[in-house]
Amino acid sequence: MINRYKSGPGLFWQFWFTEIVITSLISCQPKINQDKFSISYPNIVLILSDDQGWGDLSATGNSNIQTPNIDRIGQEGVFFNHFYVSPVCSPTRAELLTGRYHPRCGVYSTSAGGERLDLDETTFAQLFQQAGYKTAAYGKWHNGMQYPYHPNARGFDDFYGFCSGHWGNYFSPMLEHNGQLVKGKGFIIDDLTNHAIDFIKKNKANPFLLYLPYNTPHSPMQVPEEYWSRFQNDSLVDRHRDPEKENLDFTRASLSLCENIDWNVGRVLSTLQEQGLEEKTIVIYLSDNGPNSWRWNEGMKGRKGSTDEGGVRSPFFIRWKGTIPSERKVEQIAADIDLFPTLLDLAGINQTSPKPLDGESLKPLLMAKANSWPERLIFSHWREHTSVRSQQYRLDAQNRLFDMMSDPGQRTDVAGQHQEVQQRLVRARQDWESSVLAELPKVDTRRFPIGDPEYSYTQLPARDGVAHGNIKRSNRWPNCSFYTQWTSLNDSITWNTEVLAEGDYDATLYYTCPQADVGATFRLSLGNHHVDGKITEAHNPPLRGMEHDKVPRIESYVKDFKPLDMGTIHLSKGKGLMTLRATQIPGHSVMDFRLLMLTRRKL
Ligand SMILES: [Ca+2]
Repeated sequence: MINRYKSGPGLFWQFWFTEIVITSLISCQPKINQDKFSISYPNIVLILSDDQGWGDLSATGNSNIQTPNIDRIGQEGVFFNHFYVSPVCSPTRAELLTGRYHPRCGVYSTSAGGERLDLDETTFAQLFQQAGYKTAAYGKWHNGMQYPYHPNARGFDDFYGFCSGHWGNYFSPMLEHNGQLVKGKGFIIDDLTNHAIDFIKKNKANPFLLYLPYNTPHSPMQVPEEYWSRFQNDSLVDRHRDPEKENLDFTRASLSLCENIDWNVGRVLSTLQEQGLEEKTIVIYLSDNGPNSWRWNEGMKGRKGSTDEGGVRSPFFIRWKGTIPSERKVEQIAADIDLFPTLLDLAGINQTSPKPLDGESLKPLLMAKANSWPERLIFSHWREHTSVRSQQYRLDAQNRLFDMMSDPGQRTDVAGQHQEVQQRLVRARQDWESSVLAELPKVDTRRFPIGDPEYSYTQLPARDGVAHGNIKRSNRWPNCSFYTQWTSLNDSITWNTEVLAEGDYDATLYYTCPQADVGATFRLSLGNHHVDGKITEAHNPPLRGMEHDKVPRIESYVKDFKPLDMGTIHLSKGKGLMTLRATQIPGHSVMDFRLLMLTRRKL
């Protein structure tokens, strides 16, 4: 029994589509070592890039770029030619971690809490952890920040990176290590990879799971000069299908960042080789959505944010030397929801989520053990749009039907010639939406948790706050923003919180303030408790980021914010509104505010 849509009322299409014979879709014969499965407990290295489209690799045909290391994963393993992810970041992460479509998991946005993965969901990392694996995630988490939404609570022993949806600075930025704020070292992708290499070396004698969600080529387009210099004057041979739409410098920056990723992937692969782990380690490479600009993407329609083919098709390469056949291309459609069951199946971990999975183990396709592979449908959803992909067709969000075999660019609507197909796919989508979307509450009642007894740190950034009065967010995109123009005693910043355990918490606030405004006093309160603070030192660094941007950014610039220790606040268990409000403003404004860190005092 293969699932496409387990909990919905309509499974009619499972019986309508004919099964397709697997061997007709596989380009060469596998070389299988069946005995390897009895050994079990392979290491996992799962590399996810951010906003890298299908077309941003030499392996997929882009002659502008050279990505030999990423390509090698596919060449030495299996290359899935029709692999689908969500149109944007958080949904894809939720789907690959849980094996379930993202609306089922509480994910409906990419910021301000809507990116959070519901606490009753199970990640594959939790199951690997329970099976005895050492686990780590280094990079952009983007499925919730405050514990127990934090990666340390979702199956990862070690986390280094940031939990937000994008970051405003890629050069030695503020990051976190297991909840504690730290300063990164050098270019962020190089830094994350250094942590990955250390983790591999440290755990070479035991099974490990390494999740490496790199945050490039997502904007801002900050590129190390070495890589920018390769593309800065490149005329670019391969262009977007509508070349007038393309911002060439954005393309150059994207390709530069992808070559940097490739160099870092090469370092990971070399480490596995040096440590003698190649045959003990499954390596996977994919991206989280389509390209973040109009650039070459094999003529596909749509980009990041779109449910069309170009918005959701990702490269997917998987290598397990000596066990999975090499130089093999799979044409069957597959998706991010398949990662959960596939990884558990390959590792021989006989556990699963208590909730029904939407994904399916790809092991039969990887090993070519199946004589047939039933037809399936994959649903791509974002906001009010849902499209449906079958092996042959795509029904788009406007009910147009495209034959993806003869028209991969979705240029000709064939609904008129194939009305039965169109109607069946429309009904399948209705069933999917009535089931899956119904699991997402109309109103998000989840509060930001504070003080989980299992964890020391709770960060409340500007991103998750609500500003009242004159206070403005530094940018319309909350992820890496701060609050500014705080000028009145009537202004406030609030967070909708729930304290999970009563206790004393050290409150540290990150601010900037010019000399003329020094002296403002303010109060942090929740329920009957409060702590007061005062700005006693000016700290007025300039906005940063533009010095590294190769194209103008749409996100907020950043500043080097300074920590201010407010003292200790006692918090009682329960729900409430954490409020920050000024009590005296001797100058023009109180401060620019970036984040509040609450640290549980040890008993
Ligand atoms: Ca992304």
